[in-house]
Amino acid sequence: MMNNTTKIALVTGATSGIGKATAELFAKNGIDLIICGRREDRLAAMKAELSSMVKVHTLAFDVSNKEAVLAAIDSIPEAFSNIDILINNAGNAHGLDPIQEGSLDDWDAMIDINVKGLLYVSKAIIPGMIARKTGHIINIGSIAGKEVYPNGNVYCATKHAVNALNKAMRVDLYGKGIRVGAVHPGLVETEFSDVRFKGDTEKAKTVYQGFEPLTGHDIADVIHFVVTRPYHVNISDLLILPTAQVSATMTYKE
Ligand code: NDP
Ligand code: 8X3
Repeated sequence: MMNNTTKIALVTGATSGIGKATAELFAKNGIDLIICGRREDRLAAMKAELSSMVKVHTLAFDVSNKEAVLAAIDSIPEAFSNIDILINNAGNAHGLDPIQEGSLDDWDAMIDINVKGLLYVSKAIIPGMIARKTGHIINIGSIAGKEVYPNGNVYCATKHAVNALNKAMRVDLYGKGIRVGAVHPGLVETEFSDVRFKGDTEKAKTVYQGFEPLTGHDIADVIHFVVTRPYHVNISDLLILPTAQVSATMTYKE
């Protein structure tokens, strides 16, 4: 779909889970894409698949590397440079330990990726949105940004920071034509727990046993709904839970 109203979305963390499902749904609905992640093979495979539907540009970089983020955004070709939609999705959890036993490296990784990475990408893209007086930023938070759960400590803190930054961006960008909103999922079965448990896939699976978790597609549907509302509608904050999850710590067997 190539016309004057075609939108361009940059999706971080597009190689897996929620970001991948969002990129695929955007492509099906004619939204051109800049897909980001560190795994270049996955980005290339997605480009090959989605290019029959929309224009796709790939950007491989680590969101926690300030110089890499700025260089990557700076390298975006002219045809993709007017970014309408930013999905700040890249993120993960490292470890699930009581605070007195947590690994400093895990803490650094979560703070660097989930908080500083989101800030670096936003800082690189917001000026263009301000200049064009239009844009839509969706920050992917979590129920972990609304509540805390045992051993979630630093991951929960990073998502509380995303929740705060979502509100701060909306306030600071007041009157500049830019909509800002957050989507906060509950338990979604993706690679999230594989990463949290450092490749222990059996342990990761147990997180989603005994109830029906959300899928990346469930969250992608919501994100697509949010970005397709008319301009006067800003969905500023949404919490999406599996029916079987009622709080950060309570799921029930169906
Ligand atoms: P996945 O692990 O499936 O996807 C994470 C994505 O983030 C991947 O595409 C990964 O790409 C990217 N990413 C991770 N680290 C970096 C980095 N340093 N630089 C660039 N990209 C990176 O998890 P989800 O899809 O579940 O997670 C997406 C978001 O949703 C995260 O912010 C997460 O906190 C949030 N969330 C997840 C929930 C869940 O239950 N799954 C619930 C609530 C929120 P690559 O490895 O190629 O770099
Ligand atoms: C991911 C959901 O509950 O595992 O943000 O923290 S949870």
